[in-house]
Amino acid sequence: MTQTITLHRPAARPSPDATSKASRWLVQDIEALFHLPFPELLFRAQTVHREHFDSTQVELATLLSVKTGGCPEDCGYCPQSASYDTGVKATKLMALQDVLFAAKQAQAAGATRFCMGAAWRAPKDRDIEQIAELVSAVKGLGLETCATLGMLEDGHAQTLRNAGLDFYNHNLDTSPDFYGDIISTRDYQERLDTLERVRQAGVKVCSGGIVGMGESATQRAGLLAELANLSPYPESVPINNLVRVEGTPLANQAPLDPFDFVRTIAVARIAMPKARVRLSAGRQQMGEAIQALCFLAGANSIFYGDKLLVTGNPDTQADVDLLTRLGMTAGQPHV
Ligand code: SAM
Ligand code: DTB
Ligand code: SF4
Repeated sequence: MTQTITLHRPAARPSPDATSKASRWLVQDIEALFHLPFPELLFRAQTVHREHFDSTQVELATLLSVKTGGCPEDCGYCPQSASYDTGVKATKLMALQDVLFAAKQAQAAGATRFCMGAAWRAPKDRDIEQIAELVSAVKGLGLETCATLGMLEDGHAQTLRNAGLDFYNHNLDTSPDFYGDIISTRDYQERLDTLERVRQAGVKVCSGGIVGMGESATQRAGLLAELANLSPYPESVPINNLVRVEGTPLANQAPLDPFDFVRTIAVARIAMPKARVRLSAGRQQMGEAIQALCFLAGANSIFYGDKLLVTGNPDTQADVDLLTRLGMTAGQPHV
């Protein structure tokens, strides 16, 4: 049986360089990709991946929570929100030498990118000054730098850029119409505003989302359409599979079908061909075969290190072994 799927979008595939309204992705077109037969979807994703990248190369990005817990936001998935009893203790901002120590360890283990996360709603001016010092020290080691600190005000992104920040991570998390079910303390537009400030300051955008939160397939497509229609789309796109943490409202959420997670990676690759698509949270729960399928679907980056921010991640040795068994190498994929 042959299946014909019509995509209601302009003939030219939208790309970071083609940012006119005419090239916007429609949610229904993204959704049509999700409904392709699995082998066809993966074939298309691989084709796009190979047009732009060495498909055997995977970026290793290490995360460090430089300020943990006690967050005033109520993101329903997050173990660091003060609204939920998850057993995560709130800490102060880490000292420079401790951050540098962790960054050197990550670099020695093979990471090329170091991302510092803080459980803030929005950093204050003083916080930005301190983070700028961390960024500049980590950059000095020769690592690519990334920070995720919450909403930024005017001038913050510029200060971070001057300190050597390469990427700022701020996720859209889900589709606009599901967002209100997950977070009430910050709206979608505020997220878009922060991304715009990052872009304007000349810092590269890292933005993605979480799947497996109970969203519909259309809402999953809605997230990817929002990301792909950013103009230009993010250079880096983390796709997180919800880590269900005891105490959070989503602790008992039914897990997503793993093939739907792989499909999400594949569609992200097709809709954002030149992005680094990161197979992010949830790898520890996923198993190696599904991770391998994610690489086949176009993922070319992972979080590397025994911990994400507060939850677990595969051991570094397990990741090195997996890449070796797959004949893949760590590297900095570029277009
Ligand atoms: N506080 C900042 C913010 O929200 O932008 C930065 C840190 S926050 C933990 C970064 C991202 O981690 C969130 O936007 C979300 O996508 C992801 N995340 C948090 N908890 C998660 C979980 N339990 N499972 C999967 N992803 C999660
Ligand atoms: C992203 O998209 N995922 C990372 C990073 N950006 C900051 C965070 C994942 C957090 C998973 C749950 C935790 O350990 O807190
Ligand atoms: Fe706070 Fe970020 Fe967690 Fe939301 S995701 S509760 S903003 S640390």
